[in-house]
Amino acid sequence: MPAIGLGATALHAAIPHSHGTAEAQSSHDAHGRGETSGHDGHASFRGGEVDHRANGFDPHAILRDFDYGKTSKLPDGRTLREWTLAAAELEVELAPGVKFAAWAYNGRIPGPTLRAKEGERLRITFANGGRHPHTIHFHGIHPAAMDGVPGLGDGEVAPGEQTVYEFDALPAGLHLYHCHVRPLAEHIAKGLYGTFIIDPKKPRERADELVMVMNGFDTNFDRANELYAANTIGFAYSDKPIRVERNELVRLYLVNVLEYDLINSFHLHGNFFEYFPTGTSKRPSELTDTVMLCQGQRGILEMRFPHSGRFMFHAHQSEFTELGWMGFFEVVD
Ligand SMILES: [Cu+2]
Repeated sequence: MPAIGLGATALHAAIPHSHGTAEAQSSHDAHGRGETSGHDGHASFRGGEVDHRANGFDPHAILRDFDYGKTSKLPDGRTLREWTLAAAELEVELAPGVKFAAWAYNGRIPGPTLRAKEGERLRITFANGGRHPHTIHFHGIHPAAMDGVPGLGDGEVAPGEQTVYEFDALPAGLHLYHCHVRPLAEHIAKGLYGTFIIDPKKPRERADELVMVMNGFDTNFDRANELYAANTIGFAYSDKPIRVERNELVRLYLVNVLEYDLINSFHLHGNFFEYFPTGTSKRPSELTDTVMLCQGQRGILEMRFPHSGRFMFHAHQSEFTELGWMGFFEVVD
């Protein structure tokens, strides 16, 4: 379908404002997982704090924020699930005092975690509010015209224009979406990516579910990363650990979108997890404490903590750890 012209007012209206930090934070608190003070001698950026409110998103809110979109019934009885994603330029404070000219979907990095059920019909309206052409390329099974790459379907979406991607939610698993315009590494590394979960028809066991998108930032344009994190802000889960309950099933949706480094990894202290590559099977491939991911690879981790206390997680590449990619689970009774 043709790209449709879009005025500034329409574009503003197309950007959802309902996932603000305050709302997400209050639902976070409603789970009884309030703040835990950190700063007890572990590695951190030296002094100062990132202003999450000024950034417009909080990595603690992103952890448990799932966007189910808006649903309706199609004539054939299937569920149609719809979202609007808008690309825009955004200044993000990545570490105390370190500002980065980012590009983001819906004002946050990673973009919203879209969540659907296997077999539903999905419709995503994409509005480009940036100054460069962008797309959304979804992983999954879909027609070529819906692939969100230049030269296919609507191809590149020009600034101020919009398009619609529509396809079936297949296969069940953990996927991702990202811009696919060249230079690709830059369009991705600027922040245009997010996670996309397709729940199986027979749901997974109830769990405390978390999303971590492992990423990094090239703050001096040398095509190498100066900062590493899960969900953008380095040491966010170290300064304030993630509270989980002892013996409760924790399910972590782990995605690697890191540019400029060949691999990334996740290592957990004091515990092991079952690993489900791409989340496409309910049978774990491994019981382990470390998983290594190439860019675009992702998997589901399931664990229960038998001991209360503070347990570290981090990339097992020490360089990444020391530059931000580490945090703690605070296991409580
Ligand atoms: Cu782009």
